[in-house]
Amino acid sequence: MSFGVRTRSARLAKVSGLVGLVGFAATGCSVDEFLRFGWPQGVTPQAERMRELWTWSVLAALAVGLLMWVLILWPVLFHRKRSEELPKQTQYNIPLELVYTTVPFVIIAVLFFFTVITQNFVQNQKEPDLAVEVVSFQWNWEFRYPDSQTPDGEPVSTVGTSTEIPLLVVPAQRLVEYRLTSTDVLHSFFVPEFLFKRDTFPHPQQNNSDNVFQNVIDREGAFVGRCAELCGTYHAQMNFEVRALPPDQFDQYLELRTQTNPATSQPYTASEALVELDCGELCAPEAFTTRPFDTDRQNRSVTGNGN
Ligand SMILES: [Cu+2]
Repeated sequence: MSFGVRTRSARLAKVSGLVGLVGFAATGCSVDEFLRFGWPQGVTPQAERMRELWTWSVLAALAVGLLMWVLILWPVLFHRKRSEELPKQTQYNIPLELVYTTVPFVIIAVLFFFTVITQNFVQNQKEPDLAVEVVSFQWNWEFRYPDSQTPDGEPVSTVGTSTEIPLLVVPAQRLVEYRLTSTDVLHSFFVPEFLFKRDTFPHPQQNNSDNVFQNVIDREGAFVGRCAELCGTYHAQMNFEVRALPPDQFDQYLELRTQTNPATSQPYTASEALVELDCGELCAPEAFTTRPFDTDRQNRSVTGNGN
């Protein structure tokens, strides 16, 4: 009997090991990707810290899960009912009860500790290199640069429309401060590659809402942004694009936005300034990580295609 049990458990271990290996190989992902457990690749130091917390939390959860599965499956497989006799009863075992009360408490304390450390790092605020006001409204975004003025004395601003995705142009490798607000209902500023989102509220000061966060985008690129709070009919279409330019190019961009475009006699728009900079794909005048949606609902129901 004991020999049979041993070969059976050895076989079980071998099969489950193989299943795990095939499962991992079949996903075709790298170790780095695997350790992100489904999260996108972050582009800020803040995102990297949150990703580390996430990876270790999942590994800890898997370790506890594994222990639990063994503790459940072991009696199920190897201690089945053998006779009508009542087995030895082991309740009210004080040392054991102390252990399984203390261990979960320690687990929670450790998770709490690292969560607070990470949160403090992510929420930390210093004197920023650039401040941007993010104004959300039904159903689009406006990005204002409060420290730069157009020739008319208005702050430089980029507003999205239903036919144009707004571009939030920021410098890479510099500390950017995002000041979030809403003009109507709650929205949520979400850039998946920041691994961060935060709700936007009307009148944040009056509501005592912490509407400011900062980060440094550590690489140049274009990153899609979305509204992550169900805010009405066209919520799904509240997309934007973060464009992280090399710092010197960003300076030129912002400088252009404070000037009048001789071709239109109006201040440079975001697209016009990017065209003027002419730095390849990073200066594309239109968003390329997302596109405007057809807002004509009548049209959708007539043609039946859900674009
Ligand atoms: Cu929204």
